[in-house]
Amino acid sequence: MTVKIFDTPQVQDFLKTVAGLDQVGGSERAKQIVHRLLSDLYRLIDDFDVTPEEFWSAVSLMNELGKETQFGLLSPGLGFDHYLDMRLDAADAEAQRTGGTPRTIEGPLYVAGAPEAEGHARMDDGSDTASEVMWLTGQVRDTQGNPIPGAQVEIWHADAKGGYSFFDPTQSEYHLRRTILADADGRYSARSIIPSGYGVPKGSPTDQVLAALGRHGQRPAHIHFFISAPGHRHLTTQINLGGDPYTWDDFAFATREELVVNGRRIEDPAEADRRGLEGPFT
Ligand code: MBD
Ligand code: FE
Repeated sequence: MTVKIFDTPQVQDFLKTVAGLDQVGGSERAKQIVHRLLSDLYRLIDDFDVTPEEFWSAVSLMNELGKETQFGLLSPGLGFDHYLDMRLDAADAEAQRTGGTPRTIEGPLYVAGAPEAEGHARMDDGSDTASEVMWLTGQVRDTQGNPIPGAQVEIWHADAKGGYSFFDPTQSEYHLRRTILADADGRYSARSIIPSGYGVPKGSPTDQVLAALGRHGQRPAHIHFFISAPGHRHLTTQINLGGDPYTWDDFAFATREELVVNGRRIEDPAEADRRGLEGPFT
């Protein structure tokens, strides 16, 4: 079946009616965007001779995505999150706003309301004694390099199985999620456990879409950050732990050269003591 009807006046008029362009009420922007979106999809159906079976299987897939609240997971997989960041980067470049830590995507697994701490937080609940201890230290500075005292640093990351609290029911509430207020020098530190990369649930609707594209749903080990302070722009970013096989093969396209951090293993308890870090370190 090869029928081409998209360019006919009947279809063009029909699209305008469907998008409400001949109605007085509603939102002009919504009408314009829906008209464009439907036009592109109708044209696609024509160009690819999409069958009714194909169309309804796509509807069914979207229902499955919705049922499992996975649109927010498929979105980075289809590059939308990174594309929005590329647009913010381009706007910054155009306005000559340079410097600072690069942004990258938030992802779908942030949860507001994490416990607050001043200067330092322990992020894990101590229940996972098999995972290796991780120390994070940092300093929040403005683009001139001046420390920002009291800056708010929100950190969240997966456990060693790649699971996030609230989404993985085996973890305690707010496990590996903290809000830390930086000290007078803008410094903060955290004790946690080393995360593993995340994988899209096997067989899930998001996984089905990626599989149809011949792609995987893996992310490298990473740690999310929101940084904010009054009078400064909010930063959403992540760091990647170096040496992960997926560092440059992230299904969510979030890796940036400047954000890959090579941790250093502290083997010597004396060094840990000298730096005021508590064990265990083995
Ligand atoms: C994650 O942990 C994540 O950070 C993103 C962007 C997508 C899925 C899982
Ligand atoms: Fe993540």
